[in-house]
Amino acid sequence: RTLIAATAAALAAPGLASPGFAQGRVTLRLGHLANDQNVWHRACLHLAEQARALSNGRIDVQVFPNETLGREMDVINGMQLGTADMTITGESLQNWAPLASLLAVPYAVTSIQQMDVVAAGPIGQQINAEIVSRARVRPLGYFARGPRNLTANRAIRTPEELNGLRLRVPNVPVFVAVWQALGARPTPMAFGEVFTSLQNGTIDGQENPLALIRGANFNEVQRFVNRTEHVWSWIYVAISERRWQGLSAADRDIVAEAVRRAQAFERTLFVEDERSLEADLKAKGMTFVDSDQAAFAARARPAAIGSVRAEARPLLEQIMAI
Ligand code: 2Q2
Repeated sequence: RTLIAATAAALAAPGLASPGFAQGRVTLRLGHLANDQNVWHRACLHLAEQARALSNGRIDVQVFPNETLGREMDVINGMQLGTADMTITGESLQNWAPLASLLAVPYAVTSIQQMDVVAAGPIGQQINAEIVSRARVRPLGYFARGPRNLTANRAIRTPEELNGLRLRVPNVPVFVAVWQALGARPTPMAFGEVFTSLQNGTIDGQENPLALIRGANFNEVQRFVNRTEHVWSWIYVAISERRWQGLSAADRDIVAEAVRRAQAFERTLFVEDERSLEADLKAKGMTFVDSDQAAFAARARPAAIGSVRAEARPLLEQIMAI
């Protein structure tokens, strides 16, 4: 390392070739699934601005919305292999790190205050540590998410009314287990394929926070928002662990600080956005249904607890006690 550092310093002498390396330019490609109006995207642009300012233009975070850098699972794989650098991700990480399943447990967290207690406190630290060691992805901060709601072309008030609904879920094993137990037919699928699949009738419904429902125009192919509010969770802003380890200590500090600022920025936008989402979706023709959340919780919780790996249960109990 010392030798490499010495070589880099020599190359940095003015007049030498290879300016990209010599000036220590860092390009970080950040891909995510939300559209360019989404508050996560706007917060990522803020992150890029902050990183640029703090590094005098040396650190260039390039943000790719709408899965243009790849689907969520592909970007995570890319980060492990070194072909992508950053993303916004959460419970999908349970495919590598079992503790990430704790972001997907229905009716465990039920408010943004509880979300912060879990995500920013000792429980969150344990989840983060496992994500770093097993998924080789490093959470640097997190954004808020609204509760997940079930959309369909019919009102669904109780689990009985699911009645075999063909439901798209993300690639999250807990979601598959829970919706099966509730009486739906869940199919894992990437976010970017959902609109077309709803349109051509391959699936009947999907579940997501209102911001993603609006951003992906699901109102054009779904008439009802069934207010199940089944999962309240945060979502990580994460960097490839191998990329992180390759950054200088000074650059790590800059990137970490830019993420901290983006996290605060996102919270302000998120709170504002949440106020208008329901009215926006109603204006676009969606009908909101007050689903029986107690009935959903009664069936969903035991299924989720059953599907969470044994090693994650002690933390799950702590979350449920908050
Ligand atoms: O429906 C989606 O694809 C998103 O809301 C996902 O739930 C979310 O991206 C998780 O997969 C996070 O890992």
